[in-house]
Amino acid sequence: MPPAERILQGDRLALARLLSELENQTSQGEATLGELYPHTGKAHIVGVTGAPGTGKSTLVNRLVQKLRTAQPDQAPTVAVIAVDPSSPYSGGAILGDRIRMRDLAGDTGVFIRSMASRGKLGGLASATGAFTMAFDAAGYEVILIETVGAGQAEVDVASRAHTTIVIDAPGLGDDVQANKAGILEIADILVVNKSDLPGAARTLRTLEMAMHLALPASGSLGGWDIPVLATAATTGEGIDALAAAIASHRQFLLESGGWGERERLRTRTQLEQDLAASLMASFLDPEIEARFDSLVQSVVERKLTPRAALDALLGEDSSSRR
Ligand SMILES: Nc1nc2c(ncn2[C@@H]2O[C@H](COP(=O)(O)OP(=O)(O)OP(=O)(O)O)[C@@H](O)[C@H]2O)c(=O)[nH]1
Ligand SMILES: [Mg+2]
Repeated sequence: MPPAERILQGDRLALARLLSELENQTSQGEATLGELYPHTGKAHIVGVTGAPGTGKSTLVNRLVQKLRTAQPDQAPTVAVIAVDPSSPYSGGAILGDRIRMRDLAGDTGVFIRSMASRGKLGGLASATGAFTMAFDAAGYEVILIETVGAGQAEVDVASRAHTTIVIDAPGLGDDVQANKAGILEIADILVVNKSDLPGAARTLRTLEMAMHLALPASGSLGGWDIPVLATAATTGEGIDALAAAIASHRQFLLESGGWGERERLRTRTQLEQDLAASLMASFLDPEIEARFDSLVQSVVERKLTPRAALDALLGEDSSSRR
């Protein structure tokens, strides 16, 4: 049976193989993804981002547990994509957690995949998009994508998700606190994690204030009031409210037409990044790369302007195609 068919039938091994193919950007992987594409478009894609160490992985683990155990009969299947993670995923079970629950590591409704390969230029961004499509086609109903940083990250999660959750935590310092406006542009849900730590109330107030400053008139973005939630991922505090907010946002998007808008944005971002990556890939040819290096040197030495170097590169590229 061809891999695409096996994946559509829920074969986890075939899916795992495809993910590796996609990570390595093989043509076999691309071909399978092409066959799967018509089966995508159903999943709720949720981005989870925030500064390093704010508790994103711990929170995602909790969320997966919550989604899978709340109403077992109607629990959504969940895939997790951890982009360039520095902390490991446990497969849903948190170390030292004494709450009795199903062992998510053996739960076939959960698929967790980390991705750390930076092999090729644009590799992470492109693989994240490809993984999302693969999970979507395979029938995973919620896809959680964890990335570090907000906005400036290589994988700009906000333009890849339907719902973006920005995680903050107390004690990150004033420079981070001062950068709230940027966060507000991408957040659909704001979370102050580590609410068990001192300073959490202050962080919560800062965020709420920044939000009122950014959105003085209506206090909402196109009808959606960005919730500011307090959680403690290590104890599970606030996870119910977070899961509810995610479900509400999905409902809001479906009812307001925002879902289609985000689908267009997601597709456009993917195409733009693939285009940039594929143009760059033409320069990864060792011969052209050597020329690239010598042009960089010439620009550094002021023998060429950056524009002239660009023209030289583009000229080289078009002549090599003849
Ligand atoms: N006190 C407290 N500690 C927490 C909480 N959530 C996470 N932590 C701890 O914070 C540390 C970082 O948690 P992670 O979940 O790895 O954070 P992360 O944001 O995924 O980190 P990176 O992936 O490295 O950016 C760990 O030691 C967690 O146990 C919380 O709610 N309260
Ligand atoms: Mg992490």
